[in-house]
Amino acid sequence: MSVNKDTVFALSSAQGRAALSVIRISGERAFLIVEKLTKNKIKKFEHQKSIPSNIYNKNNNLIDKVVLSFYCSPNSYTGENLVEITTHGNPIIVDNLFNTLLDLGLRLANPGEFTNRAYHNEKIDLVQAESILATINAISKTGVKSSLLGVVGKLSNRLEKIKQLLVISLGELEYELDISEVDNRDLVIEKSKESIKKVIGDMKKLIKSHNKASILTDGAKIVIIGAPNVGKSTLLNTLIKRDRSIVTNTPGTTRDTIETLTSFSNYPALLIDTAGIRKTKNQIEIAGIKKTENEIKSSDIIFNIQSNTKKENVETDPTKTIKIFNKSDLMTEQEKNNIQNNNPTCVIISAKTKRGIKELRSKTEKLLKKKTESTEPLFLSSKRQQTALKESKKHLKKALKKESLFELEIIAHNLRLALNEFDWVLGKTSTDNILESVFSKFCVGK
Ligand SMILES: Nc1nc2c(ncn2[C@@H]2O[C@H](COP(=O)(O)OP(=O)(O)OP(=O)(O)O)[C@@H](O)[C@H]2O)c(=O)[nH]1
Ligand SMILES: [Mg+2]
Repeated sequence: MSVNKDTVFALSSAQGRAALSVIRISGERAFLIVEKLTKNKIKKFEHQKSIPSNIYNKNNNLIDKVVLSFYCSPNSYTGENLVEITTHGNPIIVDNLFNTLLDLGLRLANPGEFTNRAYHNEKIDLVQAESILATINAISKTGVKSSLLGVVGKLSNRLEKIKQLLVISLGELEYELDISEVDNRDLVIEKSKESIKKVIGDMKKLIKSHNKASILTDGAKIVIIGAPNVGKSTLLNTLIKRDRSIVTNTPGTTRDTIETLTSFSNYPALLIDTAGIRKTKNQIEIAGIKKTENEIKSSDIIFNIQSNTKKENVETDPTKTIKIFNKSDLMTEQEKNNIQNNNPTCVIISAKTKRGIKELRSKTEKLLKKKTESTEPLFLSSKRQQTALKESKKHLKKALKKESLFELEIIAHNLRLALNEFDWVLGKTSTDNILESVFSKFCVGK
């Protein structure tokens, strides 16, 4: 993704009618364009200075009375000369200004182009760019808080520190390999292995942190599963307090997955109703069950429902499962006691009468708290970072393997590979494909 040098513009505030709209212009011609819009020679463009002014189209008709804010290169967000034009928030005014900017030869920015320019002008690294995206998209307070730490460079610093440890280690190994005249092999190997072990421990924490981060930024994925007719759709409707999913007494009613956004206490969640799992020859139902199986794999929490004690249920990962027995209104006290005694951690509910729903909510909240609790304030902000760190860790683990004759060489080789992955994370080396995949997720205007 080579970076263009032309001057671009975009609406940086939300689309539609509002009190104000902000249009950003970035590039070499940004200040010149302002003079064309204001029909005025501006003596000095001062960094972070705002001035009110009228702006006009090419026929000298007034577009709006606006506020112009200047950011001078290299201190602006993009590193280029940048102007923010704050107009009245009417889409007609924004449209008029857009047409005038196009007439003046500017180009509409691509999604993420301002941040891409900031990256290419070394205002931020790739980790910070991804933290900016995570901050914009975060749907919980903790998600915003932790993404912001990434924006201000705390995550990049932490990763840089890990990298430095590996660089020092590699330096010592290479000195021993190429220069040293005394044989310190055993000592050097011992020392580098200590560093590598420390780095692996640190990496593990960060790798794990991304799973927590995605719950806080994107919301937890909670999937409701169970045999047909156990009351999955009824439970979904009860939890969100509206009829989202069709409920009938015919087993196999839900064929497709049905997703709805909701929240458990402060935790945002995507609640997913699924097709009941059973042996069937019906092709539509088989396709639905396949989807259910995929949802189970990618879920953070599973509501695994049974409606009575006799029927067998699919077993799911106990660390993310809440076992639920539904239709308690049809059970005798004796039956309920037996279920609770045999399944001490289960929740007995009636999706129909709402008995036990409060308890289910509180159990879910506790599990979400456990899943997102961390002594680690920093979270990896993207899957890309997590994958690269996993790869790096793999090389480091190989470096720790006991090899006989060429142990020093093998450790050094694996350290080099591990460091390579680090450069991918921070964007020190990056292909167009990677940059494309990072910046295309941004909105236009950022
Ligand atoms: N008595 C009683 N009936 C319930 C309860 N929950 C659900 N039902 C009934 O059980 C039947 C099946 O409910 P659904 O919610 O459609 O079940 P489902 O698990 O989504 O079924 P499929 O979509 O076919 O897999 C309906 O007739 C519901 O009214 C409950 O707590 N008590
Ligand atoms: Mg259903």
